Amino acid sequence: METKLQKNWWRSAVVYQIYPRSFCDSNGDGIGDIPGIVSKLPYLKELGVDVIWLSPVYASPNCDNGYDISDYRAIHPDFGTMEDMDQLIREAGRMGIRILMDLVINHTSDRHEWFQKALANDPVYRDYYIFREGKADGSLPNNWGSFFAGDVWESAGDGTYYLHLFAPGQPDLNWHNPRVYEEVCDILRFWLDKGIAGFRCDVINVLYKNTLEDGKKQLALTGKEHYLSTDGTHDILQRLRRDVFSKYDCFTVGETVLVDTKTAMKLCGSNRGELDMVFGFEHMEADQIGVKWFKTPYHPKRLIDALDRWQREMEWNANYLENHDQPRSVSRFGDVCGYHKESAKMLCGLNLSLRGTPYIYEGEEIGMTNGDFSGLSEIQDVESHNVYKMMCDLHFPASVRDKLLLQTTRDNARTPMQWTDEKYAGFSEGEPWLKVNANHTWINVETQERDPDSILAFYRKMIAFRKNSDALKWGDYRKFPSVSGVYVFRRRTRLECLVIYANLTPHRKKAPIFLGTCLFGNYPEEGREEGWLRPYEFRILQK
Ligand code: TEU
Ligand code: CA
Repeated sequence: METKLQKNWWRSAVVYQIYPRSFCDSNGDGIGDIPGIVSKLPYLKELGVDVIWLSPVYASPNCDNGYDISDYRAIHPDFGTMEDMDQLIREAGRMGIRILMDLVINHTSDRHEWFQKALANDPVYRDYYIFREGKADGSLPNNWGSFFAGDVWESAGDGTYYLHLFAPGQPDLNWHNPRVYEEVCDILRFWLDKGIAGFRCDVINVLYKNTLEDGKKQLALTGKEHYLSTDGTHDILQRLRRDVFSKYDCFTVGETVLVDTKTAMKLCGSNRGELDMVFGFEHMEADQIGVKWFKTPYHPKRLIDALDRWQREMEWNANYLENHDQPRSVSRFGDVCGYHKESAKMLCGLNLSLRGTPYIYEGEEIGMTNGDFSGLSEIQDVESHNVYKMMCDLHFPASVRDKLLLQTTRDNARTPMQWTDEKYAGFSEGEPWLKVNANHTWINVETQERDPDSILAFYRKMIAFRKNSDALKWGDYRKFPSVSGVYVFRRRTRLECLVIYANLTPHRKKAPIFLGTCLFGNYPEEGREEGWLRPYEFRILQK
């Protein structure tokens, strides 16, 4: 009933993701920074989180907002200095909060010293990356497609090309080269020696490319069969754990793209000695087909089925509904117009009652919504610009292009954190790097702190509830049959048995039998209709 896994501290931790550019700006330049984060530590402490996952703060030319690193041991001046970073680790630590760093090692920036030397034909560094000649007929070295649309080859200026699965400013490292492995181990130790909690490992299951042969032609990501979760990657992950991670009190969470539970278990099963947990994406596909740029109407059943499958088939999950790459969950799976509060609270309850380590993304705790952009000119995201260009090349009508763009742009999640109802939402004194959502006048931290019934208040209570519940932290999981759109499951240890009800729809729903005492929920008990759930109702019952 109870987990047979080791009860490591990071399993019962609640993680809060910060996108540093958008969290809090301390010096009025419109860009969030580390001193800004330090100033908000008391807020995070009160929320009840144990770990902060920091999206990249390293030196970077920002072609992909820091996911293109030019120096792994330096802080981008926009964010502050290494002293600021050390201070953040120290002050957070004093409050019992640890820092999880983002680890981007599939690629570096094209401005990284290694790549600059490689371009200059230094034989040592040339082999840190993947350079190839074009084919005899003058075409590119292979037919692979990029994660950001388009091909994966950029000219190196000397008649050769280099491989980039993401933007051209993100050349892929050559993981066949043992020197690359050694370099990365040194970087890991540099950070772990500072006392950080571990790493969130960016696109970690694409490191090792088996071959550079042409791939099977596909709508997107042609070539992926040659690099997704290969044996070479498993081997690297096992070595990293053995040589480095096992020597520290730390954990790793992999961002693993395009994996099902079977592959995910190979990447993080407790018998594997690889990662500690992974972010799956199958539940993020509840409103899309194949590629994330093509949206379909959202069906709660698809979300429930994917969550349930991962709950049943994984030993341990990294649970999340939002991050810096995804549209806002309340805009996607909730109802911003009719049931903003109710649906945001239900999503909170759901995310924090599932079995696994929960991750909350900045702003999710106040129900921040998708950005209110008018079009491409207000969007910064490199992926959106590439995809827009692809849609133009494919002659998509302008109205369709704009609709898809606004629904899927990653900037939806990257708008400045809404602290107050002031001009720049209390995020900055100066004009922010990305447009503040106009709804900050009513969706903001300050307003919600005054309201005991707010989404923020609910998050604080739900996190505290979870902390006090062994069933939620360690109990087993079982789904019960229910009507469509209603997710009912049990979390149980030998001493505690909870049944969770989540109505994922805007409709009243006939609920399966209610037995037991309601301990927690997002509606008052008064006026309850026996046997019915209200729109987006969430309840925890004790059996
Ligand atoms: O994202 C990996 C990535 O490819 C995502 O865009 C993924 O395709 C999508 O979320 C699945 O639907 C990581 C980082 O999170 C992202 O911000 C970076 O741009 C990317 O790697 C490259 O480093
Ligand atoms: Ca700043």
